[in-house]
Amino acid sequence: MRFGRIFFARSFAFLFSATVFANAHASAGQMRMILEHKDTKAVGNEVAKSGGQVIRSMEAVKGIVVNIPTEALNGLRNRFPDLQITEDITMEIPVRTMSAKGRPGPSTQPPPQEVPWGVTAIDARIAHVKSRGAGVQVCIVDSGIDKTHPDLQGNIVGGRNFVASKNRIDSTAWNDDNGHGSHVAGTVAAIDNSIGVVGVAPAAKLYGVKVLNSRGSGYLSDVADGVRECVRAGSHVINMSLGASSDPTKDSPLKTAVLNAIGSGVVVVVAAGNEGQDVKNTVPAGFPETIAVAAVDANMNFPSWSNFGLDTDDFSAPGVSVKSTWMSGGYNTISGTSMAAPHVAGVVALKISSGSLGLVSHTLGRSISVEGSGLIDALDTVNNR
Ligand SMILES: [Ca+2]
Repeated sequence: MRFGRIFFARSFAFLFSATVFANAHASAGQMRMILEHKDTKAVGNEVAKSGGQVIRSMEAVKGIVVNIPTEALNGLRNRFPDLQITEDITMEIPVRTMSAKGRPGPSTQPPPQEVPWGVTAIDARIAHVKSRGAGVQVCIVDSGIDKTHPDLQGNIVGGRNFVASKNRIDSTAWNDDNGHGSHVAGTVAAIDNSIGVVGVAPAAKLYGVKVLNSRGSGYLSDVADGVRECVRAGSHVINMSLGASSDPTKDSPLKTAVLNAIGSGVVVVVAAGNEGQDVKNTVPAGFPETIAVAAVDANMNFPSWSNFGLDTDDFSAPGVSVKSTWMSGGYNTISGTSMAAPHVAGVVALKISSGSLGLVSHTLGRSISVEGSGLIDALDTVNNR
């Protein structure tokens, strides 16, 4: 069994209460776990006998999500020696992302279109002559996407919700009730029209998988199945601007889902995290197979909160004071590696759409640990033939 730890200690209180509210049947002394086994029915029966409850079946792995009395775990291990037990830890939007600015209300009069500084800084605007991301689907695993946003709607092809409300999961309820997911989606593929902003790949398609609730937190089980859902829906690229403190070298349903996605040819781009710590203490950024993205400001400086421990297959991208779309038809300017990741996801879409040989970046003169392979460059990427 693994014990995950969420990013910020000060978030503990509300996260524990969120867990209780989301599972009305859970009582004191119970833990939310993912149990992987070839005979999930037999395991589920044993869980029920021990006073626990089966919450749902997993899709990314053969397994079930359960609430189970802590003291029943040993008996379960003895009964099923090959049982894989993973604590269903909470994953969340890196906290700094949400504290950058207050949430604006609905926008009745959309502002005239401007090109966000980050789109210009990575040479995406001039790359649009050669590629706009047409034919590529980017899956946003986040708080959902604002379904009717005038700067996004034409690029949205669908979505799915995994977040339970009153112990029920309405798969169609993937509209964004936080704002974060719509912000990420807009940086990837806000439409090139007369209003708002323009994305890195304004002709790419968006698929919105909602795994985070209105407060920006969700379960590892839902994120894992969300990744699986992106693959099922035919996405070429997955963006995950979320994370949790956990050992990335250990097996988990999330790791299985990410490795299966990559094995299917899907590119997985993730936020490095905003804790000012080594990504090797986090998932999914600490998985070597994902592309982790650090944040830079408009002067190409790295904020102290952008995580380090990157490799040469990781990158840097704009992540400070980034303007993009928001829920309820609005716009917002916020900061975080959450904002950096979708710049790279957008360039991956341009790369796939243009048939380029690979991603191109430029060093900012920092160590690989801090900048990965440096600032992603859209123009040089689409010209890489
Ligand atoms: Ca626009």
